[in-house]
Amino acid sequence: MNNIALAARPPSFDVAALRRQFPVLARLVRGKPLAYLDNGASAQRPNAVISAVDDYERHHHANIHRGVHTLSQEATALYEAARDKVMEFIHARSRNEIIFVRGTTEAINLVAQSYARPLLQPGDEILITHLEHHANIVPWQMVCEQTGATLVVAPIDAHGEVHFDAVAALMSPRTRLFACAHVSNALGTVLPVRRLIAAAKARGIVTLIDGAQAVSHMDLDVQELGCDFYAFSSHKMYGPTGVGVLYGREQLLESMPPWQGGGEMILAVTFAKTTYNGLPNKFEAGTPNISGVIGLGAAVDFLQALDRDAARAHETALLEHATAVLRQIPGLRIIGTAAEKAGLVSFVVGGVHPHDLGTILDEDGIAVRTGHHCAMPVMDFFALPATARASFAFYNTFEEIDRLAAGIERARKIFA
Ligand code: 7TS
Repeated sequence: MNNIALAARPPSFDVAALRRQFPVLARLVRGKPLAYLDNGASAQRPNAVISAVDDYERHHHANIHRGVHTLSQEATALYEAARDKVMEFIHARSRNEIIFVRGTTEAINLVAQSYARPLLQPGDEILITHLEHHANIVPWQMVCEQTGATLVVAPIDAHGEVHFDAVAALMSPRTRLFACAHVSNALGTVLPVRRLIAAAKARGIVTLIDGAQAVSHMDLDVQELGCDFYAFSSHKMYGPTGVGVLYGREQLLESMPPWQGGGEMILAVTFAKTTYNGLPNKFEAGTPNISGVIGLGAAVDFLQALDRDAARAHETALLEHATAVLRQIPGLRIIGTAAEKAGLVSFVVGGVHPHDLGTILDEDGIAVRTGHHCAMPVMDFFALPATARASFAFYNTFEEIDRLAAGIERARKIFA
């Protein structure tokens, strides 16, 4: 560890103790200790989450909201308790504002189809930015195709930064919705969402924030942010896969038609007419991912019990250390050099294809993601086919980053 890391390291944060709560971090990969630096794709689960899911599966499983029997009532109570936990976690006003979905992707599709589609007229505009994940591009393209609306894309600069003025200049009288990432998954850029939301609000534009890469790194207060919708995935915040959250302002959710029809979301059905259930059930058709939601509730408890300021300081120190160490590697170029970044560093190494780099790092037990990161327009902007990306969690160590740097050096020598 070098002096940069020593200076920045918060003394109170016991990474070793924390790591012991994540069983997978103890395993070997190809005979080497796992260095898991792919948290942006999916974070690992602590014992608390694994146990909550296990306990549910062993003792409480039944379908929810439909049984008078004990197991169904227990399962319902656990599922609905998770909704309350999420509500508190993101500081929503009401539990009716928490819709459980499959993940960020489904949350955005829900808003595109249930909020935007009935509203959009030919010539209306949806505004996004150039650094979005495909999940925050394609659903809007689809709804534009369905309605004749136009997708408008705000630019990024050579640092991968989104400038407030450039986005605000594109907010027009025809803009019906503005959607952007809170944190870019390809570049790590933190977007000026608070100001952007305020600007949109002042113009009567509805806002959706894709928080997939933000929830694990920052405290979230949706009321303070002032956004209309906020989407995130459980598996990127130490919970199970296959579940996520759409937060929506209650008044807006109330005004929206259901997205999918089926069980759970109805009050009464006849062949002549169906009346819909109230929030939040209106948007949760069918049997949901019950164990996943309960696991997400446990992940929220886990995060709430953590010293999150210390965790954040540690993550910031990891990012600074990684940036400093990687910069010293000849031929390595960091992609995404915004002034404010969170959680990850994307890079390319001259003479080594990112895919080969990822394969060589895997031989050292180091997991990074390589590819276009489901953000092909970002790759096009930088005229790259792919990058390698190391993304951090509070359980990562400075030593793991030093191993990453050594692995990259090894790859350079192999391909020299
Ligand atoms: N938005 C952002 C900013 C993301 O990073 C991701 C997933 C999604 C949306 C979609 O989330 P999902 O849970 O519905 O799949 N990002 C990544 C990634 O960076 N590597 O793998 C998945």
